[in-house]
Amino acid sequence: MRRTRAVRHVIGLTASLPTPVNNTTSRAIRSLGSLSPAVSFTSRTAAIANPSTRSKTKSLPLLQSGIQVHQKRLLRLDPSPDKTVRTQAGNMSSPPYNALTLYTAGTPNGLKPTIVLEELGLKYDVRGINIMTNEQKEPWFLEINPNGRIPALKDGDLRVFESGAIMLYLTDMYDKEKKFTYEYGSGLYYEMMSWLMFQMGGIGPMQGQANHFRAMAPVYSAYGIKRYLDETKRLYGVLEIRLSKADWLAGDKYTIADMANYAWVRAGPLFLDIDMSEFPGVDKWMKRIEERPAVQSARKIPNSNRTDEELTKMIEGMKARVDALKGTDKDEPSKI
Ligand SMILES: N[C@@H](CCC(=O)N[C@@H](CS)C(=O)NCC(=O)O)C(=O)O
Repeated sequence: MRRTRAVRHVIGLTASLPTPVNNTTSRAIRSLGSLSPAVSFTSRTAAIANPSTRSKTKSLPLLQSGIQVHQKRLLRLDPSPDKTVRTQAGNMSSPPYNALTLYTAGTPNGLKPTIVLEELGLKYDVRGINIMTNEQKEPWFLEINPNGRIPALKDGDLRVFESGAIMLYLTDMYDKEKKFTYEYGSGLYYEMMSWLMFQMGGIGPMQGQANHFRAMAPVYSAYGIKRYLDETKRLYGVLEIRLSKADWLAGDKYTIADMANYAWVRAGPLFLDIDMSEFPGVDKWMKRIEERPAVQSARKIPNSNRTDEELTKMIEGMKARVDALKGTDKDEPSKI
């Protein structure tokens, strides 16, 4: 059985333990173990949104960073990733290309586009990225995301980076029925966009820093912990104002704005010991999202067999390590 370093979505900046790969969902994909034990590809077999364009794609082997995979490819007309491409049938075409590969890891930002893909029932390949070994900084990955962070998406030769942009791309291109978004240009579209950007510019960066100081820092910084925990809780309070009187963030529908915020909020109690009874509306909303089968599937991607109990234990261990720095020469406030 292959082994991998498992990363889970709630970790924020991730941690790893050797975990057996769940082979049942893998297809035609092999990592060359010596390069990265965390690499895994998963092919999702749900229906494609637009089967009519699918016949224009063709499976070809792709050698990428030492990993040979079978992936749908389109003949490129121009090396620039944002240009229209010529399909194998010879027609000019614009996205979507129905040839999706998600590059991700088990972190809150990694979970966000995975939920959209699962909710839409799209067919896509998953390339697990081992952020513990800085695979996201390798030149081949920087071609896809110059920022060197997960997640990133390719659709044929088109690349999209930044989790919010990926969520918008997926709904713009593949959610024709507007199940998880609103009509472009409508008032509700911008309401949804506002809550999405609230997550991208607020909860994500602030809670990410709180996680860092609380569980990953090489020093104990009471100031850093308090500053970012207070700000995270303030932002949860903003969510609470809305969710104490509405089921969803934008309008009366579950949208990508809910998915994005959920991916971070679910990590709050575990990493930061946030007591969700202080935010009852947010808590109910979180549980409502948690029950969705697509969300449960998304949480298992990329593959990890670690139980929730094991995960909790691991994070408690990380926090205990930081706590143990209190009163030592790594206790930052004592030096201020
Ligand atoms: N604003 C970016 C943030 C991406 C991000 O910070 N990803 C983290 C994992 S949650 C990462 O790749 N960390 C590894 C690193 O910083 O090199 C997005 O939303 O996509």
